[in-house]
Amino acid sequence: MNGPVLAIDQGGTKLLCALVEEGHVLEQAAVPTDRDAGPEAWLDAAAGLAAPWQGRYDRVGIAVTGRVSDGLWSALNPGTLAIPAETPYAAMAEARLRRPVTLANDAQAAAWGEHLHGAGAGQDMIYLTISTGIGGGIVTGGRLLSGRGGLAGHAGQMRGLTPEKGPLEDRMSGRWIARAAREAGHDTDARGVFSAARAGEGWAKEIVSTAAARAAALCADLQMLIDPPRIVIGGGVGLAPGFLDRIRAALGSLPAALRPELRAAKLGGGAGIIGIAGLARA
Ligand code: ADP
Ligand code: BMX
Repeated sequence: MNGPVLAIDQGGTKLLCALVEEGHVLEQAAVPTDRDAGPEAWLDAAAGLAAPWQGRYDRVGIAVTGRVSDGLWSALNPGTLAIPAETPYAAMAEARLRRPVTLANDAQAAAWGEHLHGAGAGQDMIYLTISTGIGGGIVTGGRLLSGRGGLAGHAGQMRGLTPEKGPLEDRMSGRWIARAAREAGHDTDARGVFSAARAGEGWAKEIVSTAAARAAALCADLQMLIDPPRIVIGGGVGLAPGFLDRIRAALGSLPAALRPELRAAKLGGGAGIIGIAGLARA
């Protein structure tokens, strides 16, 4: 059967559920992630959103923030979402939804979605989500990399030459932007910081510029690593108005041969659900 897949994208900020068929979203619904609730509650929330679609799908794809290996889900950065180590989420979801489940990391799934149906245009690529955290996925030789234990693409967990400062995502993600705003005396989220920056607030413009400069440095390093035809940028922050152009501007001084070709995720926030649906059908 090549009918619809129930596709679920569990991120650190939002849960998105959809019926996806052949790269098209037929139905979708989303709720904010209840960050302290835990895997059972997150699965209940997904089942609740999917309840109206009973009988319309024969398999399930679940894209999650965190490391996935052999059906087990763990947090790499509990600050992004606190998942208990080696949560048997694939088995839990199969028991709850009574369908075969494919479980994968959210950014790896989004990379596959953009490769198949988005800005990746069927070519090799790196996908970088700038969202609650910073995630990534790598398609090379036409295959999605997952690695020895599901770590492939986890750019936000790299530490560069300053490991004592923690993972890169703690210095440039949506959560970092909100923390920087609080430290500047403004209690708001990344969306609020971008809004303040558009309104000309200096403190906000500084935070956005710093995040863009750090994202550009990460993209330049990723280019050096595997020299992909393009780096596709997604995520709530990555797709925020003007942010991609800020990253491009920060890369402008690089020689053309070293400068990443950046594209916005054509599937937008739907890259993860479309990608996991493709993986569930693979
Ligand atoms: P998730 O991390 O759950 O996958 P998103 O990709 O939407 O969800 O990323 C959430 C992060 O993006 C949050 O920090 C949120 O404040 C930020 N964000 C979402 N939309 C915007 C926007 N339009 N402008 C700036 N930041 C945004
Ligand atoms: C973190 C890590 C990645 C994830 C990335 C983006 C956790 C819980 N998640 O680096 O697996 O892909 O965040 O996650 O360790 P998102 O919620 O921002 O999409």
